[in-house]
Amino acid sequence: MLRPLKRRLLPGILALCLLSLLTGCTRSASPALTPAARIITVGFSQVGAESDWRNANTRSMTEALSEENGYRLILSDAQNKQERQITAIRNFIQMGVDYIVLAPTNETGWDTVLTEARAAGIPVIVVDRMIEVADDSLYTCWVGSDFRKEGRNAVRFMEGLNAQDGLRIVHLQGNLGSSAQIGRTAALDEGLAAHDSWQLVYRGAGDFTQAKGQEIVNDLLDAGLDFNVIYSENDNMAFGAIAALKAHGLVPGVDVTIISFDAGRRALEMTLAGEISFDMECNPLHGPRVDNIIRQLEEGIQPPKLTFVSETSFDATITREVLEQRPY
Ligand code: GYE
Repeated sequence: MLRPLKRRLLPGILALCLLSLLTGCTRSASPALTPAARIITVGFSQVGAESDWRNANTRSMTEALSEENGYRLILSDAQNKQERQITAIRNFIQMGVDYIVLAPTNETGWDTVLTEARAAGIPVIVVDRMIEVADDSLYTCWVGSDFRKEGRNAVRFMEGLNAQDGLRIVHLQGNLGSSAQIGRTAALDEGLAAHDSWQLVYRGAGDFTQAKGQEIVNDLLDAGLDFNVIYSENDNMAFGAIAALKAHGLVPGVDVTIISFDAGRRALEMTLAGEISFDMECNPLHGPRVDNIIRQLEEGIQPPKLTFVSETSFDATITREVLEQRPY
């Protein structure tokens, strides 16, 4: 059955090839006539470089929105200041970028500048933390983590701790007003409300940095505060806390139980070593997700308004093998 069909097709194909050779109408014969692929310009306003998570996120974005993938990426580091992000967005509008990607420092205060972006017809994709705006049509879509759910997982782990005289908790918060802080704090508050034996002995913002985490825990130990749990809203503050505990002759994981968020490799080494007792994953690899969203928009497909990334958690059961497989 196949042979006769082939025999009938072959002369036709040969004839077509000959025709194109004679007329010079093949693609390779006239590269100048090939339509140039559209280069997509993206302005990305990033929070800063406060943590390992943030650096992994920046890397993921620059790798995915690369020249080889058809992008021109303009990266702007806000050094944790919302005013700088607002200025960056205004610059992107002036430049006439195709898309604006915003990783917002905090939830509120975006209405005016995003109204300007909408007036300029530039779609805004929000990543990582969320924004709270009066009109949801001010942004195209959002992708990131469910921070309250992350916190609830940590609280569930804390419920399994058996401390005879209850939990005396030091709470290191991230940047106040950021979704990551709001969700993780709300979950701890639920836990505190549900357990009479849990006591909050200190709460303060360590701004997601190692230096601030270390400074706070250092000061608390110098002041003689008695606590047995640190709920640290990210790994870098936990690193600082661990350094402070060690400097005071305390053993992290034995004298004080450490709960953390992000679960980057460096932190998972500490989980494997027993210094961090529970680390909740927060996935920073948003680059390919944003690339995917832009490709959909380019094809006229409206991506889901909100996309939550699924995440896992790590405790003493972690193995080196699992750790080695982690991509960040
Ligand atoms: O947990 C922290 C970073 O918004 C999820 O910000 C992000 C948080 C992350 O500085 O390490």
